[in-house]
Amino acid sequence: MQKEFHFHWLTKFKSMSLDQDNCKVRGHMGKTVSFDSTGDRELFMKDFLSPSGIENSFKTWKVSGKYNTKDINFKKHLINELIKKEIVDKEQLINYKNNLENLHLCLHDSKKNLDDTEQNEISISFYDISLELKNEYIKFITNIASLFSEPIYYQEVPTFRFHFPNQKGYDWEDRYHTDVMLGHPPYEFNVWIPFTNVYDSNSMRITPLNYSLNFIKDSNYDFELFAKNVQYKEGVIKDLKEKSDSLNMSYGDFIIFDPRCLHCTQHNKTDITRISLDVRIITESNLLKYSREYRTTGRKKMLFLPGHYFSQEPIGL
Ligand SMILES: O=C(O)CCC(=O)C(=O)O
Ligand SMILES: [Fe+2]
Repeated sequence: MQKEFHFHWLTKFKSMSLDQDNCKVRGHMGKTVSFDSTGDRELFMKDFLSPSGIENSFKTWKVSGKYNTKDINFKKHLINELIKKEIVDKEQLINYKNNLENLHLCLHDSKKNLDDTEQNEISISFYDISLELKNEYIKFITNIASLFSEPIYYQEVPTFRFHFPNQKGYDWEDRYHTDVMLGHPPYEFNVWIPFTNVYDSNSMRITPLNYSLNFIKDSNYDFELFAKNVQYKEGVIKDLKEKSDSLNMSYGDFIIFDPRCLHCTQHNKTDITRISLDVRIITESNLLKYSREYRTTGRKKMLFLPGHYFSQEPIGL
């Protein structure tokens, strides 16, 4: 009896940490979208290969824009939020001229460690934000909505990311991914907004849509295989780096990009903190295009619908 128990425990432990080729499970391996049936996979592929909504509306896979930082003062509200959450104190930040690029100098190293979702405890604490910061976010989304000719729904809980110089825990190859391989609908749009100057390794890398689609095709549209190649296949890793670029942007800039574009966080080897926000939006008409049900692949299995992952109410027009 006891022997059997040991055996099960060992196989479970092994399968959690190594794949069938004895490779350590890293990056997005083991976390990609799965399908209920071959029919479900076919419906997914129909959506995945449908024409790009962003290219249809804007004639490009990546739209760059600016917003007025006096009207939408993310910086002020981020500082207030950091103080309110007792992550830093007011005087500490004043000593560093309230420059968020120096935030790492105000924090104990333990707060900067990454977990295996590539987040640290500060990013996680920002899943819960004050009404004041949420208001700035809604003002920003209202601005974005004005670019579309129909109402949009937005990610209800936005993702704020804090990436500090040389933070511990980054023990994987750059995790190139499209959010679609993590369960997101191919009909949403990604919006990315930096609050510090971003360049080189403190920024996100992004791959143009045509190259991204080719990389995914080369993995036979098998996202588990793609996630593994990204971690273990040197040729793929090198090619991805060559075909992608680090975003070079400043506070007040934003981009909107096709959700199938491959992108990744990098190990921040610069000497400044990066803070950014990434959110997903979806137009009213794109919500009606789903051929299947889309859910987050994590524990919550949240539906990509209004009142679930997206806002209950639309914004715009
Ligand atoms: O900001 C990053 O480093 C990654 C963001 C991301 O994965 C996304 O916007 O989907
Ligand atoms: Fe992403």
